[in-house]
Amino acid sequence: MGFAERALAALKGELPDTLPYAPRLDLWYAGCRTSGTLPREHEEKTVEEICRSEGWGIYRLTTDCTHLSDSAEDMAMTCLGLFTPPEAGFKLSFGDGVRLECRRKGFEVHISLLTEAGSLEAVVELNPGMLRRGITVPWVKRPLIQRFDDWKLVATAFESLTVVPDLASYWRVQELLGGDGVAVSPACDAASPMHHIQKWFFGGTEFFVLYHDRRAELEEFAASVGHFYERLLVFYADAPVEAVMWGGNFDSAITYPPYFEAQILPWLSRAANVLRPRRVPLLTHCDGENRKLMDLVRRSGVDAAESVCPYPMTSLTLREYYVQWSADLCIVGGIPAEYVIPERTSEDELLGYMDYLLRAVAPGRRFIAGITDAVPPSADFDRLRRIQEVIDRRGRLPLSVGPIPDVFAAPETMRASQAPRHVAEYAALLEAVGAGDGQRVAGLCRQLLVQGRAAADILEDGLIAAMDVIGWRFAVGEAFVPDVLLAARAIEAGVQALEGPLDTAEPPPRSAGIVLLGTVKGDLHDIGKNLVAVVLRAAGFKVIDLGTDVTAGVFVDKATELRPHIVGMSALLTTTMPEMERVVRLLTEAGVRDDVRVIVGGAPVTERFAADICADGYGESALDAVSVARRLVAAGARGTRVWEDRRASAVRQ
Ligand code: B12
Repeated sequence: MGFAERALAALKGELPDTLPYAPRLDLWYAGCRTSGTLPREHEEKTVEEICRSEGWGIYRLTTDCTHLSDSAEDMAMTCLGLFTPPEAGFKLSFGDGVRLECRRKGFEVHISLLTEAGSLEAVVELNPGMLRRGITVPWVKRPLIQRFDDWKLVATAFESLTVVPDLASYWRVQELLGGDGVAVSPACDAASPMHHIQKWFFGGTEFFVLYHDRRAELEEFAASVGHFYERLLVFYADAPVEAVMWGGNFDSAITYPPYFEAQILPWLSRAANVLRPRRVPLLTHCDGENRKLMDLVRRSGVDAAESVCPYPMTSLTLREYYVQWSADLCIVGGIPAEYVIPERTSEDELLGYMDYLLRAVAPGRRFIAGITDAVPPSADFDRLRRIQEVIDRRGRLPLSVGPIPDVFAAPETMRASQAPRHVAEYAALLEAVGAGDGQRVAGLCRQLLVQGRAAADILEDGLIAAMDVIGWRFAVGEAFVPDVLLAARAIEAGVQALEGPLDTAEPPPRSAGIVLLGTVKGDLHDIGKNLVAVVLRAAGFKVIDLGTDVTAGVFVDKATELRPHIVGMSALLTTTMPEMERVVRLLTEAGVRDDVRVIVGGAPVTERFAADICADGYGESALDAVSVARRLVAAGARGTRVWEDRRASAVRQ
């Protein structure tokens, strides 16, 4: 059997002869080619040729946009969240009255969306620095929607979009892959119209607040985006493609269960229903924390969850995935990227993981092994070969079910931990904060003041303690991103109601301090960082948020200028984690390291990594960020120039 035959068997629930293995080299290739670090023997080869000469399957399952960087027109479409790589098998075209105009400025593409009702501007970029770090999806530097009402023009563009079959380009890719890869047609980057709006048109966190406050308008917008999704379904009803990829980037926190069920599941099911009669497998990109989504993904009827990224990157072990999904859908991925990065793990650890993997997925039906989400540019190429060697030796199917070592089980500590204590007399306040009802929170705060409660007590034991409870619920998966954001907004309303009395309250609340926070250079993930900021603020910290893509120089300059108690860094990519070490080193060189405490977090960051780079603290969740920050401040984190100034001026008054 060749790889394609094996992979298709796995996708359709049949048992291939051997475990299929395709490491997904596109990001690695883009990074190494841009930095000139391809292995010598592969320097002149394409990614397909490299896979072929190593005997690996060719993984072309997700939107690799490297081919776009040559064409400003194709890049321009990404400001609408639209991608049509050659293997899509279709092109997109606007109807009369809608046009995109674009011009290149260096690595940026400046875009104008022109409609009869008006125009909007956007800027996207894909530069060599991004490619070196393995980033292949262009960065929308300036989104089309600047004011909320701009959605109406974007909606017009989606209503006019048509899907034009272009099967010749699909067949060319299919021919290029031969029997060594499955030509999966990527239909859409998001899984549904609302998910499309969430991913592409509003900030990662802003969307959730809008989804709460302006649902009716967003539903109207989604109906227009839906025209495009309907046309995709019509195309796939008879498109002669081998398999289809439909959206992704699911994560229990951001595509949280009720949202997934209302907005995503119905569209996945519709796509599955269109393809099932022709036995064309439907894949979706399940690359995040899936603990709370397992049943929903299974119920959606998709044939495969792709880019499955188990513990230690997320909380579910590969065995848990296999037990819960393999009766109904194929798992693609399963080897966390850190096992191919020498700075993160030893070769023995990789071999230990492979031993575990072969037991965890026994008997081996519905599983395609690969590095998730992709092989990073910093990978040790030989490790990819070690994986193939193990599969060659032990990967014949069916695999025998043997004892499964529990060393890869995710720690249960968080789930087993107790909810933070909350003072009973503030129960109503806790409930109102939990419901995100700012008006009620403010009203209750005023009432408590009238009853003679000290403002500082209401803040600490009522509002901040309520946020601790919501933060805990979030950490254990009982609350989701919007709950945290709305609770924080409600707390802000409460703080405003207390503001007068608090101004005179001295000393400032016990646990507060100043935190300088940002996502490190090269990294644009900001949802987790924003949540950390929100929860820290709600816990009484002053947070100076530097945003995303923050250079080490900016962290150090700001730390020198503002002398915060804590510098907090977030990274979601293994390739951007080394920036954290750089910041720690530069803080030392600048002579401020002793005055600030450094805390780090983000999905790939671990306690061990934090210790290795000499950070002072690590937090797995926003809740941890608060407890670690409190601990460090209590232990005497210094460097409080701004805070001291404020206290001094308060005392002077
Ligand atoms: C959503 C998402 C995206 C969105 C980001 C939207 C946004 N505005 O942030 C989009 C689609 C744009 C995206 C793009 C990319 N992504 Co992405 N993405 C994700 C995904 C699915 C979820 C991340 C998320 O928001 N989680 C929810 C939040 C709440 O959790 P969190 O960020 O972990 O934060 C919590 C904790 O970690 C902690 N925390 C976070 N920061 C801090 C800081 C401190 C100080 C502390 C104490 C705690 C702390 O507290 C937070 C709240 O509890 C992850 C999957 C995953 N497992 O994480 C992949 C993931 C991070 N992406 C990945 C990749 C590869 C990419 C791309 C490179 C893809 C590409 N081909 O270009 C690009 C890179 C873009 C860039 N330049 O940065 C990979 C990274 C792999 C790796 N090991 O490096 C992941 C892990 C997917 C995977 N399974 O492998 N992505």
